[in-house]
Amino acid sequence: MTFSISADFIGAQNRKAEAALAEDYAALGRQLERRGVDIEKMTARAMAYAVAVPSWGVGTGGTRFARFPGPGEPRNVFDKIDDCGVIHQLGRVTPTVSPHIPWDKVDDYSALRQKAASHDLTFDAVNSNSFQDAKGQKLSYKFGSLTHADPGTRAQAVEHNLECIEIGRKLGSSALTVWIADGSNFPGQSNLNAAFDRYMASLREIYDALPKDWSVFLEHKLYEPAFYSTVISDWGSSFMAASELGPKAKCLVDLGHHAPNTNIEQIVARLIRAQKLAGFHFNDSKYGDDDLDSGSVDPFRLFLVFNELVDAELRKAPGFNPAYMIDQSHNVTDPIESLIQSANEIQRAYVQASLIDRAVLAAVQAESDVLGGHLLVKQAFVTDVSPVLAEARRRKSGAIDPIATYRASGYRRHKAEERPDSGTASAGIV
Ligand code: PSV
Ligand code: MN
Repeated sequence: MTFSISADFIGAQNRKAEAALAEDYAALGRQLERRGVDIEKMTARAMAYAVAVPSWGVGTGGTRFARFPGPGEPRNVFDKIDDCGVIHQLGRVTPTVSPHIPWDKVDDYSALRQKAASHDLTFDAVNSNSFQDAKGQKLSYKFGSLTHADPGTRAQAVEHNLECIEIGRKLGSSALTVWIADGSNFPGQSNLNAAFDRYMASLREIYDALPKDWSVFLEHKLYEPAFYSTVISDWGSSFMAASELGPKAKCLVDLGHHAPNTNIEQIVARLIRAQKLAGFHFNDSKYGDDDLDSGSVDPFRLFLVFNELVDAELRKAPGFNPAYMIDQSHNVTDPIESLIQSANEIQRAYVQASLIDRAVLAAVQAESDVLGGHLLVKQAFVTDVSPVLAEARRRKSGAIDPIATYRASGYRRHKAEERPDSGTASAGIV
């Protein structure tokens, strides 16, 4: 028997925090009522919100300099699912897992699906990986994959994506996320448009193989590991590709994949308008693709992205149905704690953005009341909705204080004993 956190333990922890939460919830309820906001509606929205955790996020990440593995790391995808189960059990906002192939390859996908179901988890978009060479792979991706100059290497990368679709079908997923590292490191290394043409030809084959109810999410990234030019470097290239491919192709926005200071919320707004917003890889950053915890550095930016998302949701923007996923690398924290906290921050931004009275905002904008509009948005951002998030967790049998409950449970200590370091656990991200 492996250790798991019992419902009784969570209940006992919650009892210690219930009275304070009831007080804070009532006080916030009165404050919101004065502003014409019904706290119960906010709690219902918090309870309905969900974001996927990345299977690779529960292993300790690393940089190109080093990786410092933590105790009790998951040794395989089944262990990873156990950790994802704890994140959802305590936080109650992450009912899905986004897998990464080949990192999560197994012999028996129905066993994996059952394992997930035992934690009330299902699978979100499957990520393909043609940015590394898999063990035993015939042709190398050193100089590219879906856009490689060699047709054999391109065919191999296409085949890998088709296999990911097949695996995703077995897992009950309905989307494939494609991020390629392809590009060039030297001017003259590659013909910029020929590379894009090859991308389109490869993606066409993948697109044509999508099952009826599936989508393909195209993920752009400015740079790294291709430092001179990346084939799908920005939302313009991604949008061009998705438009040419057809309605099942959409653009995935990873928050870390833009130049510093880029107005990401405006990119999100444009993609919503074009009905091409696939969804998100949430994370935070200071300099580049830092893969820091969501909301840890710039929570205002996260909030402004949600300001656009809630606006689209409430006005029922056509074709609006984004997939919310986290993509982070936890190098110096316990990944379970980071993912609980990140999901909480994402849910916080969603609830904060929901506080804004959209009709009032539209009215002040129509009057060109500049500061009036800004104050409405800012007032929502500075409102501490923590009691709403805690109450949403409590009502869904989660933990009022999930990180304190996780620490008190001794889960990591138990896993350190159950999962002795075999020297084989890999982070996924390096
Ligand atoms: C690339 O930087 C990325 O954002 C892609 O989503 C990958 O699948 C993921 O990180 C993990 O390396
Ligand atoms: Mn990503």
